[in-house]
Amino acid sequence: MNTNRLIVVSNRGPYHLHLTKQGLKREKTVGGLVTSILPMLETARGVWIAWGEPEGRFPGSPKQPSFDLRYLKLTPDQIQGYYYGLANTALWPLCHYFLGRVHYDNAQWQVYEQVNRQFAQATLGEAKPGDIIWIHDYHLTLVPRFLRAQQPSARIAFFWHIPFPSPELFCTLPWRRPLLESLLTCDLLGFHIPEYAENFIETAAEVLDAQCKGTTVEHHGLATQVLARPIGIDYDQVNRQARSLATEKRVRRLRKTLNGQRIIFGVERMDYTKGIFERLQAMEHLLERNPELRGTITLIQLVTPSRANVEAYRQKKREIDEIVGRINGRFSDGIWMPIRYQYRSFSLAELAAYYRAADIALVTPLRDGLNLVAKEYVASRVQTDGVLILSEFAGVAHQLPEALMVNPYNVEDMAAALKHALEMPKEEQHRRMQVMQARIKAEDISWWMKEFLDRMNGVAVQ
Ligand code: ADQ
Repeated sequence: MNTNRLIVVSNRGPYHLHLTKQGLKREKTVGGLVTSILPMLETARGVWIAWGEPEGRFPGSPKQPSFDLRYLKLTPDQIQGYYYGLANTALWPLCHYFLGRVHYDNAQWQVYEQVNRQFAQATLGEAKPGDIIWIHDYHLTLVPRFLRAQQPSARIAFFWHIPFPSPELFCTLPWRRPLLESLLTCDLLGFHIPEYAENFIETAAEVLDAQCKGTTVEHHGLATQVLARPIGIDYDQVNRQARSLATEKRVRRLRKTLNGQRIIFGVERMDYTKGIFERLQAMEHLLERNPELRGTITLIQLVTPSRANVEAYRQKKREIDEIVGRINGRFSDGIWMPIRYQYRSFSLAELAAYYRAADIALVTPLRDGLNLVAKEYVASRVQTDGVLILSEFAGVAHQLPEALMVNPYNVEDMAAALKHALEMPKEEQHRRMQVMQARIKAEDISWWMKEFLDRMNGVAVQ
């Protein structure tokens, strides 16, 4: 597909590396970006640059030695200012419409700038003429400008994985100008859905007076093409995993443990944007209003630890622990328990079994750039049944209108959707699921990579 080398630049790499006596051990990191891009890079030539330890250059995969990892070391102060600070207490809540949680701090911005410069330097050290440099996400918004200043002919793409908020919101950012200016030094700038691309274009016009011609934005003599394409998953791989004998065995064991109860399933990183607390409230509301459902349904909620150094995340975890305890305490009858909650990381094999076993998936973030869990659930439905309940504020809602749409801020609405899902006839489940499967399969990760890389291959090398 692509003859040039690909230099991927992102905050975290695809693996946690451990140097052991037996050699290098790789442990896959959890998150949307890695799930999507790693399978593709495993078959490409290039380098993945990220923050990680140990510092240095390592073979990216035992299977594919032409792809390397280059890990940069950051000091504890840099990690605090750049990652936990500016990225996760300013940009993350801002872009997810949580203005009340935003904290702007100029000292953190300085550290963010310094770290972005460090990433740019490392990238310049790796990139050869003709290589495509593909930077990912809100942690690294200033890298394009630093690269462009030193290598005017570099081919630079950037993908923004989270929502891009409306101009009124984005304009509260004290550093809106340098951030937008940097993004407009890219050749190609990607977002998941048209709404985010439109918000970006409007903001750039308002703040920088950038000129928009169709899907191209011009500023200071440079033209940036803006493209909205939702990231895909490796559909065939997810589907294969769900069909496997090992998954089937796990599903049987799980069903036996749950004694025939209908399974409602949720999985995400611990994050206040994911709506886990509100979903639990909906479950409580459902059981309160429909006593006949007690003993017949179980919500399995898996949560992966994430950003635990940020107080807002620790606070959210405490709230979730508490409400799970309250609901289970209130409705359990000694044998049946309405919520099975686990706080740890899970293997793909374990996830596949839950996706395949779940009669209903609850994907109800308060705001989400896209959401891959919804896609993984759809791809895992080997019998084409099951109901996806989806937040209208997840980017993926744009791609999956056949799901049952809910407003995650409305607990009654979510409880009603659960009831609706529990009563949905099988034919209707199949009808909806088949359409969703066809779309997620067609717009998979290879499609998404091709959409971007074909355009980047068309960017002239000077
Ligand atoms: P995330 O916020 O990390 O991604 P998401 O898109 O749902 O969210 O991806 C999470 C991934 O992690 C999924 O592949 C899921 O299977 C996996 N995962 C979640 N919990 C897990 C667990 N307990 N154990 C193992 N794996 C687990 C960001 C944006 C999203 C956007 C993606 C991709 O916030 O909106 O969809 O990037 O662009």
